[in-house]
Parts: sequence; C-alpha cells; structure tokens
Amino acid sequence: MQVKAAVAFESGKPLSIETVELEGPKAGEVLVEIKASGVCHTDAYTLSGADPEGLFPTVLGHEGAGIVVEVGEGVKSVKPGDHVIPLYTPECRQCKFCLSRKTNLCQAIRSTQGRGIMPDGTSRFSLNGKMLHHYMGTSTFANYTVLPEIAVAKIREDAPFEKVCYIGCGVTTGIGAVIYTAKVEPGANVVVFGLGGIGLNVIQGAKMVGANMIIGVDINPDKRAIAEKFGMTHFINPKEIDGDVVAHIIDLTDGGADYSFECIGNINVMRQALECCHKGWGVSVIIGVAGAGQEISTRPFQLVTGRVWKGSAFGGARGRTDVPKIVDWYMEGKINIDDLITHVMPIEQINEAFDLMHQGESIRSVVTF
Ligand code: NAD
Ligand code: AHE
Ligand code: ZN
Repeated sequence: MQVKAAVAFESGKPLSIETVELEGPKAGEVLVEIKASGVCHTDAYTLSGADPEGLFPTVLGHEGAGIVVEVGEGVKSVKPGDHVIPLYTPECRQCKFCLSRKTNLCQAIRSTQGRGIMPDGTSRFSLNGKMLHHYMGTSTFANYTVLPEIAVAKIREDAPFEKVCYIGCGVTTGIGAVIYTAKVEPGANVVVFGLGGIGLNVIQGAKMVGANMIIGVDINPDKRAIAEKFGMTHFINPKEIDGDVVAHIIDLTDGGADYSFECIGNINVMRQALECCHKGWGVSVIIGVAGAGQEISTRPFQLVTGRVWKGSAFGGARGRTDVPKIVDWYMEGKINIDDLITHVMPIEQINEAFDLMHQGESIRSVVTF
C-alpha cells in the first residue's frame, strides 16, 4: 500500500514528506495505522549522524500510538481495531532476558532492530523500488507502519492518541527510571540533570514516590517554571552559580544525592551526576544517549566509596505489561502528560518539531496524521 512518511534520506538533512510503499504484515507481524507520534531527542540524535546504528535512508520515530488494521499469520495477542503503542523495547516473554526477570531488555529481535530491518531480514518500506530502513523497530513517522506482534502494547480505547503516544518513550522512560530502575524511596533526595521531555518525567516520578528534595539542573532558565509545576523543589543553572556544580549539590543536600539521573546525553554531565551522589549509597542513573565513540570516566574511588553507576533503557519498563498500566495512570489523572506536550502539528511540519527542540522552546512536540 502507499503511505505517507517523513523520510530521513541522509544525516543532518531535514526530513522529507514522501509517499512510500509499505508491504503488508508477514507472519507474526501487525500493520498499525499511526495516529500520532512524539518527537524525542533520540530521533534528533540519530538524524544528526551521531548514532553508530544510524542507517539511511530511513523512517524515524519511536513514540507513537495507533490502531491495528491487519495482522499477519499466527498473530494472537492483538486484532484489527485494537489500540496500541509501538514498543522499541519489545517483550517476547520467552527469551533469556525476559525470563530472567532482571531486565526489560528483551533481545528477541534486537539485532534486526539495530540493522533497520524486520526480524525476517527484510524491510517493509521502499521508495521507487529502493528499500528504506526501519528505525528502532517502530518507524512511527509514517501514517502506517509494520511491527512484530511482540513490539506492540494493547491499550484502552478511550485514551487519546495525541497524548498517550508520549508513553511510547518519554513518559515511561522518565517515570520508569525512578520507579523500576532506581526504585527511589519516599524521603530521598533526587537530582535531575536536563529538564527536557525525559527529565521532567523523572521529576514527575520522583514527586509521585514522595521524594524529599527534587533538584533540577539545566542551562536553560526557561525550564524552571515547568519543572516547579511538576515537583522540582530547587533549581540550579550551572551557568549562574559560583564554582563547581558537584560541590554545590553536595552542600545543598548535606552530603550528596541519594539518586541522580542524567537526562541529556552529555558525558561530562554524566560524571557530575555520579560524583554529586552521596558517599556510601548514592545511585546515579544514566538515561541520556551519548554519541558514537564517546566514553564516560570517573575516579574508581567514587565507586569504591559506595556510589553506584547504572543505566536505564525505556525506564526499565516491560512494554506489553507496564505500558497499558501507565496509560491507565494517565486516564485516572495520576500523571500529567498534557502540560508536557507543548506543540502539536501535522506530520508535514515535522521539521519544525526538531527546530523547536534544538532551540529549547518545546518540551514535547507531537505530530499527527
Ligand atoms: P530534550 O532536548 O527535551 O532535553 C534535554 C535538556 O537538557 C534540555 O532542557 C537542555 O536545556 C538540557 N541540557 C542540555 N545541555 C545541558 C547541560 N550541559 N547541562 C544541563 N542541562 C543541559 O531531550 P529529551 O527528549 O528529554 O532526551 C534527553 C536524553 O535522553 C537524550 O540523550 C535522549 O536521547 C535520551 N533518551 C534516552 C532514553 C532511554 O531509554 N535511555 C529514552 C528517551 C530519551
Ligand atoms: N543506537 C544507539 C543506542 C541508543 C539507545 O541507547 N537507545 C535507548 C533508547 S533511547 C529512546 O529514546 C535504548 O533503549 N537502548 C537499549 C538498546 O538496546 O538499544 C547506540 O549507541 O548504538
Ligand atoms: Zn525516545
């Protein structure tokens, strides 16, 4: 069938709206009509050329919501008409990783996801006879996409697509990092570096679990008001303080953070996030994605003296199990998504969404079809 897609032909260039060919679902796959998709910094990261797995031409997008329109042979868990959120972290419930119960990183289709193809080794997208790569197994910047059955979470039908699409990445990543990865306890002091689409959800999660101090760090002073609305108790702009941000946080928290979260993708800030943690027990969670070839460093003494460095992908959430619950939290008014979606635009204007992100003017932009 012919579908509308925002195609990334090469790194560093704007996306181009094209009519492309999409093959129907093969065995174990589903065809989903995408109704809305958020634009995450990770899409910009891959488009920039910094992603070692970035392949072009491709259809980016990994934060979508839509409706199943057709299922391939053998598909049992969803049917046409079901409302779903695509999962870049699938949940097969059968692989070593899923069965371990120690991680959400299902590996059933990870290698083909990283190569921009479906599990059978081919792409469903093409343009003028030439294949287009899938992206993160989701490719939600198209009005129709094909996904493996294990990479869709069935959600309730009364949830608005242009809001709950954000649960497909940012909301779950931020809140999940607090509750599933770090398991922040009530009364803890939390520091969040980067108050964008992810960091504000970390703040929202920290507030939900009853954290004490919630310190936000950002070089953009315009993020202060929205972060306070979501529960930030103290704001630090590294450009406005005298001296070192790490010393400043250790002083403010009487010894250091119980938990810190890096939500930027900056390896220097990752070091600060670890080193501002409390001696003996502070846990620092890396969420931000850094470019190819970049490495983190610290003195091993920081770890010898009890600080813990961890990472979190998709907030540690198991997609098919946890995403429907997070949609319920939104529908029950337990979490706020509406105030974080600052811009909604038709897919034709998707390049503006990237511009707004780079200018620090949006929290989340959502494109609709
Ligand atoms: P964003 O652009 O919305 O937010 C980034 C924020 O960081 C902005 O507010 C910006 O002002 C701030 N910032 C930039 N440099 C800074 C610095 N030196 N010090 C302090 N603040 C600084 O991006 P986002 O969508 O929130 O994504 C954040 C990061 O998380 C990206 O690296 C993205 O790729 C990554 N991410 C990871 C996962 C995961 O599963 N691990 C999921 C989603 C996004
Ligand atoms: N392709 C990159 C990895 C990027 C990355 O770490 N992605 C996160 C999700 S970011 C969503 O906005 C993730 O889930 N990682 C786990 C995984 O298996 O990719 C690179 O550096 O190669
Ligand atoms: Zn994302």
